Amino acid sequence: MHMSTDEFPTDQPAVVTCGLPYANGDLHIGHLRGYIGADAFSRALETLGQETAYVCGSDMHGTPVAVNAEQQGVDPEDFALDWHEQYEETFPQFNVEFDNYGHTHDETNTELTQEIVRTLDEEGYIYEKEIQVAYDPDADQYLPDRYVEGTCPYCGEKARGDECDEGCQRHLEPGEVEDPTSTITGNPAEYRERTHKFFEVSEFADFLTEFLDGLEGTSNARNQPRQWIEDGLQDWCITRDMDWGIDYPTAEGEDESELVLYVWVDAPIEYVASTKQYSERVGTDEFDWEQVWKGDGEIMHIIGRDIIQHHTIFWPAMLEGVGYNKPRGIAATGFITINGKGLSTSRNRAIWAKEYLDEGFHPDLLRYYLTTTGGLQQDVDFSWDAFQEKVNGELVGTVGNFWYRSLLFAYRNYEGTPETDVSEEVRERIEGAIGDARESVNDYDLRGIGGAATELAQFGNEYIQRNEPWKLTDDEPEKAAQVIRDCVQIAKAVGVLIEPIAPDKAQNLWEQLGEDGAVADAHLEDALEAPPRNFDEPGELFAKIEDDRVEELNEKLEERVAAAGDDDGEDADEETESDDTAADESDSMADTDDLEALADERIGFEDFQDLDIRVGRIESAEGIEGADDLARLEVDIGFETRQVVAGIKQLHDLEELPGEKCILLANMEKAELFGVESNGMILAAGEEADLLTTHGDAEVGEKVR
Ligand code: B3M
Ligand code: ZN
Repeated sequence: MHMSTDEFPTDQPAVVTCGLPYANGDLHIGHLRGYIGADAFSRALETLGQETAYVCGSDMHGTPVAVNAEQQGVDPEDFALDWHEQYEETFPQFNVEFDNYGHTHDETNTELTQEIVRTLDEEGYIYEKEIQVAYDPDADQYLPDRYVEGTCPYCGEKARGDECDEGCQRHLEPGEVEDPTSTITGNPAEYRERTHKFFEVSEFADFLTEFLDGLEGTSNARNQPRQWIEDGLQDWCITRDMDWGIDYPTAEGEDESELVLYVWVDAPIEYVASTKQYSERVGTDEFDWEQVWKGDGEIMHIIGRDIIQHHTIFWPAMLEGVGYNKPRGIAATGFITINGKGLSTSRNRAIWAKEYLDEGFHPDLLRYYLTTTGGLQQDVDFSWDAFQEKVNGELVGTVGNFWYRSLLFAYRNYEGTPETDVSEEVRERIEGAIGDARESVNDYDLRGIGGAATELAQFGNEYIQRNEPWKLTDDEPEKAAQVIRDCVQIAKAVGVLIEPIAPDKAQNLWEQLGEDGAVADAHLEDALEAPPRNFDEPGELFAKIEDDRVEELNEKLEERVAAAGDDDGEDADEETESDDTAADESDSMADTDDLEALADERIGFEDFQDLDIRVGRIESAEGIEGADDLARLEVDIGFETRQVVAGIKQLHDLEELPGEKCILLANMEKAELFGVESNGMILAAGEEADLLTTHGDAEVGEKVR
């Protein structure tokens, strides 16, 4: 088995994919997170000089599309094509630029899917079996996948026919869901015997174990599947009793099959089909899909964490079964919350792609927010406040500010780049940033990529501040020119480094510097190449988001969620939620199994009043000798300073605490721990003793009520 361990860039072409969106509804921030992340990752690979194609397509088949089309009384093909066209238009508006964006119902994918299934059959990996299939006698139809609901046999949560979407996230085989009811009529489903095709996944256990050993990407994608293999792999039913889908291939002269392929067979094959279309368009000299998929190229899948099983078990087994190349890396994204609560399309608690653009925000701002907050794996909470803070602080305050002040100074005093070489100090600093970026790409670490750019801009601001070139121009003109020469180089380097994340803004800077061509074609080393001698007066590339804008956006969101809440209920629950690459609401709720049960007994307000809880400010914090976990804190509570003992020694960097606000139960009985008196109790939550605090203007000494 080929398992590349060479660092990027390698001498093989690479394909980056992102989970295909089901063509069944509006795109929102949960989707965007994946497509933007994968786009940034693929651009970042290119800055390393890695030949890369970023491909994707719409997922047209399966019950996620059929059920929604049926609800609207339209033909699934028309319905899906309609959404497909909308997605094709939307992605570029977020600077998500696929080298090819196809769909699973097109000829390329249909033919390739049938060919692959035929090969699996010829290789002896497919067999027929009689199984019990859910059936709705009133609707007179079989009930595959989302046409049926019931209870997950593994974890007991409510589940769909083919996935435990609200519980353990397992894929479920036909017939597995318990107490099945029809989603068409709500009737209990009957079971009928049918003959279906099975793919012998169980044959691939050893292969998959070895495959996972060599797999790169995020830890969730590499580790979770091991458990499934240990638990024993089941063969996989790959056909469905439906009309909408790709027909199960039959031999020439044979009757057409009554069965279509399960959507999860033809969907990942679109990764290959889409690459093939790209090759056909640009020519195989330029990009050879077979070199990637049948040779030794690099394949990287970016997916939602709810579809890890499909990508780490079923898909590599299929690829192995037909002798194709296997993925080198799989990165599974975490979940998205909005203002700390689960994203919910049915409750309209989401940021919609169209809405974001209609508000007039530049796509690169969201790209920056999502990639530097969540990277590829981490969870992301979105709030307009946090968005504003990040944009104003990092993009306006650090990057934009540095770009503008250095270019403006250079333009006014030198009409461009001063004619001298970059200083040693700055050259080394830029080389360091290039190294950080390269390492981050190899670690699938998007946050590191953004960080390399922002930290360099931060350095630039410090550098200019430290050297005060404005004081040097008259008396020490050479020194002034040197400082500005350095700053122009740093500005250009920040542009090259930030391009994967903010491609438009980087291009604007590129043009301001008088550079030709596209910054997207630049490699990291170009960050050290001198910019053109002359350039025009620069403009500011980022604008501050004002507080009243944020207030207005918060209000809109609140109103919308409240409005959707009014008719919350049946209708709200019907909407399909986890058909996105990001996880949905169910994902975002804490797993309450791990939480302490809620108290049954109620207390009166007076009982609460008995607790004298105060806002405090930590003045000092030090470990208590001999006690592993305990720290001695001095906390100012307005009237006096209290000495408090808290079990936070291992969980916090004590040096960081002085100055932090905290919440203190002031009338807690005194206690003595390790010979130190504790006069109050600091409030904290969670395993890491997350200290409670206030976020506004509550003053030290004020009572919590
Ligand atoms: N269409 C969407 C999802 O389940 C599904 C992805 C297919 S990727 C091959 O997230
Ligand atoms: Zn389950």
